[in-house]
Amino acid sequence: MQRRDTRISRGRFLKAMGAAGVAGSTLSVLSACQMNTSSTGGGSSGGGPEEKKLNFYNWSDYVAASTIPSFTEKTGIEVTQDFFSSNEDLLAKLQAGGSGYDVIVPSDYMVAIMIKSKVIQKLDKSKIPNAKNVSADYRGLSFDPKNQYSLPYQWGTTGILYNRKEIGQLDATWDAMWDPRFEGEVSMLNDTRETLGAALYKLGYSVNATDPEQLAEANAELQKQKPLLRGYFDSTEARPLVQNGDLLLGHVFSGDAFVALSENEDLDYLVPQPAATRWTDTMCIPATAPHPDNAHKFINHILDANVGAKLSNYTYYNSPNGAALPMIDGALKDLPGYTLPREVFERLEVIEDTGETTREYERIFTEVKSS
Ligand code: SPD
Repeated sequence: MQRRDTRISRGRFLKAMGAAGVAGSTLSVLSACQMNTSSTGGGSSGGGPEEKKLNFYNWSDYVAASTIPSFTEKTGIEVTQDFFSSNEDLLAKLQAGGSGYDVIVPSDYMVAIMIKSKVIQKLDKSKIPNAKNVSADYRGLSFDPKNQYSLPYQWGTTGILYNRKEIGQLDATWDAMWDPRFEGEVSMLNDTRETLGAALYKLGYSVNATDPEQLAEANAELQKQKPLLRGYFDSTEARPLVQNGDLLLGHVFSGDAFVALSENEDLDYLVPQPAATRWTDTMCIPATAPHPDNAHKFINHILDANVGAKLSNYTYYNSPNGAALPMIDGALKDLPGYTLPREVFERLEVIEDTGETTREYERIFTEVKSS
């Protein structure tokens, strides 16, 4: 598949920026084949220099066309990329042992769980000089206060992508996802913490609730909502359905929303009140990684300023790389909801490890999906 590193169409770009903005833009048009494959290679280094291979386990549609080819060009290391669709699936893969992956991309709360479960290894920061590029807001986060195990990849929000032309401008709440007028035209994320989180937010509770009564209420909200849903979809599945008018509303991650918005001006993206999720995806090295040295080189590559800018200019997620920020396309920064005012940033919640209660979250989501 041939894709450009930057996806904002010229027409949309002009609209978002105005003529003066375009003149000063950093819009880049690079072509490269996306080197995604679906097979996992193993290959231990056997004590000597590592073989020139790296196995990358990532969310889908989450590298720019140039990200992997430029790494291979720089280092001679060939990358195999596989995909997962939730943090829980990623954990299960690692816990099954011997995954063969060298770099993985868990989100915030899952890093804490993986540290506890000893499935990831400490990073050798002397091998990652570009770690200096990470913005202050993305260093030392609560799930890994000294960044001993993780460095940030991308960050974003979770909200509602909807067809404003069809249903009008929505209030900034979660209510539309429970509105019987939209029966059969709505999807929620196939994601335990995010979807229970939406129910908890709607009830005015925290996404990290551990009170059994609050979780029971969230369960009831999801049971009430289920008959209205087309299904529980991954964000990358929901995006084209909302984009082409097949769904009216989708619970999605922000990058998918911004891709859809840049293609269809009838759509809008809402980060509801009283709260919604702000998340950080990170790069970690599994304890059993066959190529840890190559993994450090890859993490260092992602944190390069130019590589980081091209990554976000493709994924439409936000960059935790301070050195990359001046190279983020102006049109992207201007899309509604991309650049968060400080008070919105502070109001959003971050999903945390809820310890023993994690099982209850999983039990409820399984029960809702199978009811
Ligand atoms: N297509 C890439 C999506 C990455 C989303 N990760 C977000 C996890 C939030 N809990």
